[in-house]
Amino acid sequence: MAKSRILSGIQPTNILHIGNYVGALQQWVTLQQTHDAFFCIVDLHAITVKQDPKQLHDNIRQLAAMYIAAGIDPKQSTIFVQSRVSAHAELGWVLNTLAKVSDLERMTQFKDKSAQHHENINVGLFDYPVLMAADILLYQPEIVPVGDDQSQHVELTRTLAQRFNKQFGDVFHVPKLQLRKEGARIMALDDPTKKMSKSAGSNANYIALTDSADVIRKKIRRAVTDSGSQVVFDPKRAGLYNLLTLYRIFSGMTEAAIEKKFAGAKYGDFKADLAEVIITALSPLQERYAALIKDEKHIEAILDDGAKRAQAVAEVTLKKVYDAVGLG
Ligand code: ATP
Ligand code: LTN
Repeated sequence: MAKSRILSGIQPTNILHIGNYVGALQQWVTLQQTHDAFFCIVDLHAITVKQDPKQLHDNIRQLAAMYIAAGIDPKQSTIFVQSRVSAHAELGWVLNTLAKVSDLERMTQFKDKSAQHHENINVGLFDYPVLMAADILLYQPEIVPVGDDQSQHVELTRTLAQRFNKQFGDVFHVPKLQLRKEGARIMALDDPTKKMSKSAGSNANYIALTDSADVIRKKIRRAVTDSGSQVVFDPKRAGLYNLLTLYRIFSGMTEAAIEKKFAGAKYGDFKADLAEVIITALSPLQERYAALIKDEKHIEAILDDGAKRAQAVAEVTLKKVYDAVGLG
């Protein structure tokens, strides 16, 4: 029987952080074993905020290397760059005619990004979720594994698929959102009321996947926590809870085992241990990344192959869409 499909993507902006790793990449690595997986580098989305062209070009290759370093197997899964498969922009246009301005006005990411980039609230930023819907629907995936912040966009994708199917006949499979149970929303180290974000103003917000051991120690030491003393899982103590969640995920230990281990310990002791757990967990990934990033040709070959594989699937859906609408 054919494996069911998954699709997800990350923007090639800045360097990835442990929130991206936990919320997205780790899920992908597990799911690729049981699914026909497509992982996109969404460069067309990246240009909805100002990018330096040279830097963007380098970021694309770095993100591809990071996908592989994190454990995505390019033989098993398709890794590709969005702008190299023109069907994304083409389907995006068709879906634009089904998306309501009022749908897009409700998107919290648009509201946040507009506040962050008030000097450049361009139409692409507003239209971002429609292109994301095109990314997804072209591949007819069963599930879309992402972090919690993308839930609203996946919901809009489902709405657009259903709207299209109702008007033009059954073309799209309506995909489901897939969040991990714990770690779907890792919070910022310097402000545990906000999600960890790679476009944050300060790098104290996140731990980048390429941070050195010393930087990781320093950032965890300075992470915002309350003035309590007991190291216990209490969602009301947001800063500590976030750090404990990271400990759980990176150590693989249970809540009970962690609380037992740190019974009577101070926050400082716990933080020092957490930093070592993260450093150990990231170190194989960092080694693989350092080797991969030097081999530009190898990455290019993977992306060329990925674009061909993605194109083959995407063009079948686009043709069905054009036929259904009466285009082409
Ligand atoms: P930006 O700050 O530039 O918007 P970002 O840090 O939110 O970037 P994205 O490229 O938007 O990163 O996200 C890539 C993937 O990582 C998405 O699946 C997203 O849901 C997930 N993700 C992002 N931040 C977190 C987080 N703090 N916790 C869990 N998952 C996250
Ligand atoms: N909006 C997503 C990135 C993204 C995406 C996708 C994720 C663009 N297209 C398709 C899943 C499926 C974000 O993380 N900011």
